[in-house]
Amino acid sequence: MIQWYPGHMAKTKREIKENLKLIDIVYFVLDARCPFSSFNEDILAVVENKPILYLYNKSSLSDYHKLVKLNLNEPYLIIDSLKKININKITFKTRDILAELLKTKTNQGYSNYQIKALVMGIPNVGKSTLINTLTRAKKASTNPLPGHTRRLAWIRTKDDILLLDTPGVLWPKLEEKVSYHLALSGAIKEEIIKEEKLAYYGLRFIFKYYPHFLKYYDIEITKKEDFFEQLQEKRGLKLLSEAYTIFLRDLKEGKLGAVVFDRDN
Ligand SMILES: Nc1nc2c(ncn2[C@@H]2O[C@H](COP(=O)(O)OP(=O)(O)OP(=O)(O)O)[C@@H](O)[C@H]2O)c(=O)[nH]1
Ligand SMILES: [Mg+2]
Repeated sequence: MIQWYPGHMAKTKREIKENLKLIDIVYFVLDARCPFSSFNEDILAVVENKPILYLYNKSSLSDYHKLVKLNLNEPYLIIDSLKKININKITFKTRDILAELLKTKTNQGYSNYQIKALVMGIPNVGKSTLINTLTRAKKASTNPLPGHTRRLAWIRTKDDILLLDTPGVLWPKLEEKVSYHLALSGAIKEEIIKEEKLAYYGLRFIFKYYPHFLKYYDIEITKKEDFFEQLQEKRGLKLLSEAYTIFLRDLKEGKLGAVVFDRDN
């Protein structure tokens, strides 16, 4: 079990709760490589009974065939905010989910009711990138490091949906496997788990589920245990730790291939 709780996450939860009365729908952004690890039921308490649309983001990095076989939270869309995959389905799906509310609003005379959506999820899943893609402008600040967005911000889209960007929220206790999967996909800072441990976990995982990925390195692998030494030699690296860093970076950036870390559970 990993204990981790930056103070600003408690603040975010509190601020989300304060804004909740304005919200019509929650866009729960998840990582399509770890659809379960990037989700936690406790977080549902924060958004009470608001309708939720689950957005499995970064699908270009995810093993699609594996992903769609998993028991995903409904209703959902599989999207990629950078590659702009399925982004235009979000508005349609939102109007679908909120059909009842929109009908009521129309009957009350609000013909152009502005839907207000809260965008939430764990750090680094692409909440701000999604907002920028939806608004077709760089209105929300993004960064490859988790914990980038620090405060709530309202942002208007072209489709007349008002979005509330929020900082990433993570639960205080993480199961070991969950923490590995989140670290491998970049949601938690690697410093939290020792790089060597994470690299070996990642290597064992790849050997088991995606052994063909290792062809990328063009190394004749004799023994799994020797992979990092072989990579070090092949690349002429001074330190073995540089081989860990390279492997973890390539895996995270999808250079080795599209992957789903979470298996059936
Ligand atoms: N391949 C891929 N990368 C993405 C996608 N969405 C975001 N990213 C990348 O993931 C990193 C984090 O994106 P952000 O949009 O800043 O993530 P965030 O959820 O707002 O992160 P915090 O504000 O730190 O909670 C950036 O390097 C993005 O370019 C996606 O759909 N596909
Ligand atoms: Mg952000």
